[in-house]
Amino acid sequence: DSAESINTDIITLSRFILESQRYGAKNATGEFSLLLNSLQFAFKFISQTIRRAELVNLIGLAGASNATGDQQKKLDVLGDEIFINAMRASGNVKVLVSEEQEELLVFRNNPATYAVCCDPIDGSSNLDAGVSVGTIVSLFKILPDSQGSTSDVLRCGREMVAACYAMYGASTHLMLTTGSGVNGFTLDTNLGEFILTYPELRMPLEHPIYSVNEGNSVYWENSIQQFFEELKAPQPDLQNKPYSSRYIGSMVADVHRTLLYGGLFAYPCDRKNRDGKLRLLYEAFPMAFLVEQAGGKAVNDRGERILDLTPDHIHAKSSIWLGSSHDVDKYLKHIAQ
Ligand code: AHM
Ligand code: MG
Repeated sequence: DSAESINTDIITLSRFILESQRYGAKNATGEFSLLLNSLQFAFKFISQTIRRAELVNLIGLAGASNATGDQQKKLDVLGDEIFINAMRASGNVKVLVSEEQEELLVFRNNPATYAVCCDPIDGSSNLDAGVSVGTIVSLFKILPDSQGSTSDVLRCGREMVAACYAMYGASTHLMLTTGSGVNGFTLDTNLGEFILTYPELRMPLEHPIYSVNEGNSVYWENSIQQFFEELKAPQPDLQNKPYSSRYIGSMVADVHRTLLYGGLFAYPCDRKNRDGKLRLLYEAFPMAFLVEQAGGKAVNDRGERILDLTPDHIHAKSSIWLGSSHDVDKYLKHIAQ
């Protein structure tokens, strides 16, 4: 009966963090647990704000414009403020890089050892159509004796200690790695808790989907054009079927699908975006870390591993190819020819 079918022993994110700490998982210090608590608060707050915004804009719920006629703040700005305030208040963050802030923020009063890099609302061009967007985050430990500076984050991707994203879709998901696999959570809005729904997620080894903004193909190098033409041809290793195309234009949503279903996601360099479009610190690095930890691969146009790269400034960009190992290998074989 229904009473019996209710799981009464669910694993919330808070419980998951406490238990990993107790069993001595890497990076699972008390400070890290507190920081994750602040992160999940920011994700819940942004999630609520996005869900309410549509009503505020469409039917003018309280707050659409205030007495002095001020415009509603744009969601990107709100998301950024929510994130910055949550990180500052956590007390565990010394350095913060946000896509929305040109300069790095240093919280001098926090006796903290973490640097956080984030894109507070990634994919925001999709917001007004109600398409999934998300928050992407990477975490570093600041350098010993650092008072907080860019050298704390201009580091090789391998030095990241954790990465996660929240996706605000039909439900809100949180995918997290601390370097020992990926665990995924779903927000139960009644409990206000993230519930472990994808324990030790492994991504499929291959799946015939490619995800790229093909409208840019006129700006691509010939070799990249040719590669995607090849994916549209019958594949000898796929019962002679071609790849399917799926592109949402919201990195979190495209990567989330790739983690769950497999396939290949790419944003190559082109003649408009010479270094690619996506940013290393808070887009390419965290997604590469998650994908690798789920058994996939992530490289740049030249086939170099994303996590081996080092940004030369906080908003540095990179080309990226990530996804199932077999599908990324196809690209690697193509450029090796
Ligand atoms: P944003 O950080 O300004 O939202 O831009 C990043 C987004 C990614 O979510 C997505 O993968 C990409 O830009 C889509 O770009 P395009 O519209 O050029 O295909
Ligand atoms: Mg972005």
